[in-house]
Formats: sequence, C-alpha cells, structure tokens
Amino acid sequence: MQTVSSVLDSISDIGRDPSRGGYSRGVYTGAELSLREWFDAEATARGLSVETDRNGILWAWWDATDSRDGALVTGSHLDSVPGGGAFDGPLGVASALVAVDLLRERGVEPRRSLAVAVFPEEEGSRFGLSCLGSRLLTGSVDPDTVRSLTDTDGTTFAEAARAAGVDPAHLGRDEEAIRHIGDFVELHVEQGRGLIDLDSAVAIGSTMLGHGRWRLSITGQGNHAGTTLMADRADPMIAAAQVVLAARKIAAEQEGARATVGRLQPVPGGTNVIASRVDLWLDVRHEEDAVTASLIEKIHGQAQKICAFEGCRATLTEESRSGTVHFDGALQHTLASALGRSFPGTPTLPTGAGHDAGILGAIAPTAMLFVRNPTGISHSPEEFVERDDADAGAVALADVLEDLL
Ligand code: HGY
Ligand code: MN
Ligand code: MN
Repeated sequence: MQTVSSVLDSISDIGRDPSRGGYSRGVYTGAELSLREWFDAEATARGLSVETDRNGILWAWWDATDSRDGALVTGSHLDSVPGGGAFDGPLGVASALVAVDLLRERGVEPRRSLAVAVFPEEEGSRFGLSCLGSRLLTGSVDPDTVRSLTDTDGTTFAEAARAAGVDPAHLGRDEEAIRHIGDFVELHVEQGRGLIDLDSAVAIGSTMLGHGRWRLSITGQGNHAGTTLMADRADPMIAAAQVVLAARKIAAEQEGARATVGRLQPVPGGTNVIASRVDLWLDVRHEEDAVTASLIEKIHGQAQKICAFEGCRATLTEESRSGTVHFDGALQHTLASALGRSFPGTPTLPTGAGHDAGILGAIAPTAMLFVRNPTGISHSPEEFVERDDADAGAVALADVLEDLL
C-alpha cells in the first residue's frame, strides 16, 4: 500500500516555480490541470468514480449505498500560493486517498457513501478570492462577481473555467452537492508552531481565525525619475510604503491581530518611472470580527492621512471577508473519541489559516485534523511534514472516517 509521502512524491515535479522556489499551482493553470488529471487517475485506481461538478469541484465517490445524500466527505485543495510549499492542500488530498486504502484494508463496509473532494482556488492566488470553490457551492458569493474576476494577465475566471471544461454559466449554489455533504472532515498541514510546541503528530481543529482581504489603490502623479525634483512629486510608492508600516503598527498594538501586505503592484512599474498608481492588498485577521473591522478602519483612516500629506488619493475595496469559525462541537467529540484508540490525548488547536472546511461549515458539520509541520513555516518552500507524521495523519484520518462511516 502507498504511503502518503509516495503519493505526494508522484506530484513533486508538477508546478515547481524556478524563480520563487516552491510551487505555483494557480487554479486552471497547466500545473493545476495536471494535478486534476493526477487526482482522477489516483482515485480511479482506487475504484472511486470521479466527477467534476458545476463549480469545478472534483468528487471521487465510494458509492457504498444507493444514495449520496448525507455522505461523509473529506479532502482539501491542490492549488497553491505563489512559491508555496508541497503540503498546503495536497497533504489533505493525498492523506484522504491513503485513508481510503486503509479503510479497504480494514474491510470497512461503510453505511453511507464517502467522497474525496478537491476544492478549486482555495488560496485565491489567481483570482483574488479565497475558498472560491466552496463559496460558490454554498452560494456565499455572487456567480456574476466570480465570472468577472480577472487574473494579473486580464483573463477572467469565466474564460479560465471554460478553457478547463467548466461551464461558467452554471456556477453557483449547488443544492445537490449540499445535500450530499453530511459531514466534512479536512486534514491539513499545520501552518504554525502549534504541534511542535504540543509535541503531537496530529491535532483536532477547534476554531479558524476570521480574516479578510482589502485592495488599497493609491493614485499620485506618474512622472520621470530624473526630471522631477523631490519637492515636486506626488509619489504613490512613498504613500504605500508608509501604509505598509502603519498596518504593521496598528496590528502590533492589537492583541492577537495580524495585518499583512504581501502583494504590492506599482503601475506602470518602471525603474526610471515615478509610479502613477500603486495597488496593495491587506490581509487582516483577528478572532473577533468586530476587531478585524476596526483594524481595517484604522488602517484606512491612516492611509487617507498619509495620502493627503503626499498629494495622493486612496480607494479601499473589500475583496473578501469571513468570520471566525468554531468547528462543529459534536464532530470534534467524535474525532477525539475515534483518535483515542491510536492517538490518545490528541490536542485541539486553533488555526490562523483559512480553509474550505470553514466555508462549508455554513451548510454541514465540519471538522479539521492538523498534521505536525516541524518548521512551523507555511506559504513558503520551507513548509514540511516528516514521512512518519504524514502516515500518522492518514491513519488518524482513517480512524475518524471509519467511526463516521
Ligand atoms: O490564506 C489562508 O489562510 C489560506 O491558506 N488560504
Ligand atoms: Mn494556504
Ligand atoms: Mn490550505
């Protein structure tokens, strides 16, 4: 039987990013389409029947009964952030495939159907909206808005989906898929130091931090870098630099808050050109949704002051926002008792990262399992999971699925 590492090894060359390091696997790009084919082959080889739904979500079905309603669903995502690690997403998918092997080996005869699902654009790296597939499924995003989202090349989501064989006209809330999801359990690499400090290979998720994304567009006066005196400038890059520092200061003053600017785009972006505009994206997170709102308000207020002083103008646009999620208590309890046999004393752990399990919690009980990452680093090539911990995660997932099937 395959190990989780050997399953992951089979995709280790797909989507490598030679300039950033790590992997860049944007939704519906060549790399992600190859991963979709890989998943289809791996699932089919396990006797699962693979389908793509109206929102581009992949479903690999173990049709154990004559109905899929109220099925047990597990899985994660295959897309990555730019220059991401090998485990964020794929670990959950590979572990689910190995868990199916384990259930078969144990002779488990499910009382309900089981599906391994792969959700597209979880990272929102290509089109800017995270957990896009699960948001479409649950109807928590407007399909028209999604269809017109564009990537940095100007390709719309509709064009990219159509090219991948997903008809954009059918995007939207999927009552049939919602009926199918009885419970959802997602295994995911731990993206912080939680499990290192707890010295445990696995943990049960307790909460998922609320977070949002905002785009700040700062306009000034584009001009020549050589002929424009310093006193004559309205340089949006100077304003943007101060906003980045202000965001850090405001978040640092708020217990438990995170504010990040990881993406900043000057227009036109010439070495000898004073930018006419700078777009930057704020990722702001806090356990209390009202605090997240007040943080973004403070940052926006500071940005307006900075821009007034620099002779620039700023426009803030909210791109996404999700409240803090508390995973289903009864399901957490089932996970804890299922793990009691092979993983006594499994801890529970909050996550500062967003996941499809958080979005799907609106339509079904959801839970998460985390697997130790000895680097405590994620969204970076250094993200890592030891082979033994990866296999322990698949055993833990199989134990949980067996109890729930
Ligand atoms: O951004 C997040 O927290 C997740 O990795 N998409
Ligand atoms: Mn991620
Ligand atoms: Mn992820």
